[in-house]
Amino acid sequence: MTLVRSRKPWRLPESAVTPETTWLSRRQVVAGLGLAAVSPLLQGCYLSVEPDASVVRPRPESGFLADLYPAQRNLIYKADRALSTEVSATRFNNFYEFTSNKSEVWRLVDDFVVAPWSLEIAGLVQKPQTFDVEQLIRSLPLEERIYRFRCVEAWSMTVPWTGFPLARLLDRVQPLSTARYLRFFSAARPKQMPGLAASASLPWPYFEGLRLDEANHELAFLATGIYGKPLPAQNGAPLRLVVPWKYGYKSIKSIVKIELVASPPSSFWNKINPGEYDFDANVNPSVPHPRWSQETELPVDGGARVATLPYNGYGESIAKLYE
Ligand SMILES: Nc1nc2c(c(=O)[nH]1)N[C@H]1C(S)=C(S)[C@@H](COP(=O)(O)O)O[C@H]1N2
Ligand SMILES: [Mo]
Repeated sequence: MTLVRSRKPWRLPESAVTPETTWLSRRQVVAGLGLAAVSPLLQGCYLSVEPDASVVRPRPESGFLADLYPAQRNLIYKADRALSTEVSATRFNNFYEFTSNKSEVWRLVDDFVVAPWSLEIAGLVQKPQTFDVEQLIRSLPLEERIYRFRCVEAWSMTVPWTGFPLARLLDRVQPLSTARYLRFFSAARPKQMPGLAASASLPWPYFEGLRLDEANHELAFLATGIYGKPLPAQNGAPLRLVVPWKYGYKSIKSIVKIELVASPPSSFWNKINPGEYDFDANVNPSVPHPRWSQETELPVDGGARVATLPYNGYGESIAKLYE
């Protein structure tokens, strides 16, 4: 049985990525490797899945602006790695507003309303404004990019995101010369997001930050879709940041506000535990997390650990930002 998989002609040939495996074969691979034993982190992900392959399919996507998908793939962005399966990328998530249990997020998002959606841009810009996200997305050319994605917890995935560069949004609002940083805020809706109450001591809403020059880099991406479809809520619908050279916690989901500011902002995980989650968060295999090595990472689909690369492999275009 083959999982939902696009056969659009523009997706072929698929030389940069390995085709998705079937669910059954992946389960066998996982069992064969004894992955659960080596990785408590991923254990729940695989154990939570129904045994009957015929009933395993991704949750319905948000359906938001479905007519825009799939978008043209931008072949400049390749990943020299197997593409993660859609099931893994949409059922193993960090989204603490719903739950801290990565394998359960996708089960808890049904009440989350992603349309209509407003995005406010405020602070040090010439044209502060609140966008209707549907109008915004329709007004920009969408493209698909395959990026590697590396969580600070040492798991990783390789996925096709659809969206547009963050710089295109900044063009619209025109940052002032005094603007140096961006502050991002996620939605926080207690009635729709059960994790807010369950983790009431955390400093909601989730917030993140980037330097303005990082935000203007062509790799900094606002994703509206994944796997050639609208983003499912668990992946940050209707609009989430993707900063592929930084640890995943920088890639803030379900953004409602961006503020341009002059001084260095804080960020959610940095505020909770500054010794473990720095603001820069550039992927760096030679700097261990205080509780684990960052030298290798485990793909979400299992298999062998792979070496983690400086800047997650994007150093050629990114390193100059940090000289
Ligand atoms: N609002 C919000 N954004 C978030 C998070 C979160 O808990 N809440 N988790 C972050 C972390 S730690 C990671 S690794 C990625 C996971 O994205 P994914 O579930 O699409 O793989 O989202 C990031 N963005
Ligand atoms: Mo993460």
